[in-house]
Amino acid sequence: MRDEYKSSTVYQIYIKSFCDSNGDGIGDINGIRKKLLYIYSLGVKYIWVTPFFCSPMADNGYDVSDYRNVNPMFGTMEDCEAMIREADELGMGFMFDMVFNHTSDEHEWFKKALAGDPEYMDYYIFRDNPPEWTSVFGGPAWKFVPSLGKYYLHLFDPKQPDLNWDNPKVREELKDVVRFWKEKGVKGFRFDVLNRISKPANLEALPAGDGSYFCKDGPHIHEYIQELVSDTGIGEMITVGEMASTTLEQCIKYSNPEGTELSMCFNFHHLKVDYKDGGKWTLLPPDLHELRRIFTTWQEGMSKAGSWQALFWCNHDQPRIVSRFGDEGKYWKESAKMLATFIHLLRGTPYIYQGEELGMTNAHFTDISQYQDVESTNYYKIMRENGVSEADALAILAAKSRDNSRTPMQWTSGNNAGFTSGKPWLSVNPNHTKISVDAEELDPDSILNYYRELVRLRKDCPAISEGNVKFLDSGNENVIAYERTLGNERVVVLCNFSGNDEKVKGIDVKGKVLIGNYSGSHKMMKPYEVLVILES
Ligand code: TEU
Ligand code: CA
Repeated sequence: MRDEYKSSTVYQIYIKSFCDSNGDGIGDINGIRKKLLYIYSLGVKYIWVTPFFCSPMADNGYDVSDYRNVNPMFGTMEDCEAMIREADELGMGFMFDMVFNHTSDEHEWFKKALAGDPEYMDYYIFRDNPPEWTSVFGGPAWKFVPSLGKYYLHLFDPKQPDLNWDNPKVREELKDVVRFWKEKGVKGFRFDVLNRISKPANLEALPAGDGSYFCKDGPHIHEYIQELVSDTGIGEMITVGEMASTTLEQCIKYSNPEGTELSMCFNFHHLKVDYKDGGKWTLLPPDLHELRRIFTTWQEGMSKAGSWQALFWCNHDQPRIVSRFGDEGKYWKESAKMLATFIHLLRGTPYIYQGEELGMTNAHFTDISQYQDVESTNYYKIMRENGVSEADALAILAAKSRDNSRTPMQWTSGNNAGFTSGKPWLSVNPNHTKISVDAEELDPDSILNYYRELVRLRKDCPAISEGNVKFLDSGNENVIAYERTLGNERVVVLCNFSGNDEKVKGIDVKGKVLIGNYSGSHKMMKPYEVLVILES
């Protein structure tokens, strides 16, 4: 049903770290099947699972060597079909992750290209004299192939060559992949780095700089997305594009209400408010003024245009939010609930990233050998080469590394958090003795049970799923407040982002408390307090 996603919540699984069914230390498809009832118990409608297709795993599956087959490390096609069917029986649908900006360098197409086959060279972006661009994971974005005397573009790792979407054959191949999974019964799609697929004309004439920046929202981007959507018939399904560093105007088009492109987009501006001078590898407390400004602009702007947003704090690329904008120590539970409420009651479709619903924290690794992520290990080297001390570089990784969100899901307080009977591929967080599904199931006041309430509220309360959104002036930089309105209903959400008592001025509201984390008053808010009031 079109638009069903407006009252739904999505759960994101990072398969490698979710649940291991066979003791090899790696999460897998049968592990997901074992936990479908748990996911169902959250009340979510859709499950986005990160790529499990054939891959040499240079970037944990975001380097696909065969889009139509399951990586044996994660299971078989039969397992995958059973997983889709079993979710369907529970009324849930899978969203598969389409990595279409690039393939693996071990994909058959790229192997043929490297062998000099002109047909396949035109599947990728080869140039004689490319500009000096840097890649997202550090180092140059162009790699020289001596046998061809040319460079190829890789916005990410050298093992992730960028595809040439200007070639109609490439677009046809990728549409076929979408049709293949659609026929298997998948209910939606997530498209990786989608706003980078249309590359600028005259690449060679462009200046040096960040390659990814030059490729955002390229000249044919809307045309290619519209073609992909209409030719595969996915316009009625739930679709989300990953659109980093884009503008509000572009996102309004990407998720336009006519439905010619996608249902919604991920954008990341709100997750850069702790980047010093825009750089990820820095340490800075979150700028709450900026956070409020970004949400106001995007929420109100998208609402006015009738476009739709994906709402999230966490994913497999981001540090854990309770460690980042909350307080994982003294106010662990309070801040996790406040942050959850802030995101879930906004206008859009909320995404829960595995373990977020437990208040899972950053990994707190102290040695470089504990990290596995290619971006983290590359940037550690780059920081050290640039004179950053070992201690400082490790402190930055401890705050920013993608591995913070990739430690195994904490199912139990027991051995390896119940994730595997073997040796986990990435260390389990020692705090699983306190933070786990088992422990939180027993506690009615747990973060887990609170997330269930939030998912239910979106389904039950039309002002939350469909209402208008407006940010309110709380007279206090640390308290961000907004209202959702529909007909006679008004839902007011007040969030204290600080660890202190905070006074609120100028917000008048009377009604019943829908949800909150203290039994407080909205005039004086406790540390990390959230209060949601329904007026009708
Ligand atoms: O991420 C793309 C992206 O632009 C960022 O989220 C980026 O990975 C991050 O900022 C690095 O700090 C997607 C996937 O989500 C990510 O896991 C992949 O590594 C990447 O694409 C390449 O496929
Ligand atoms: Ca396994």
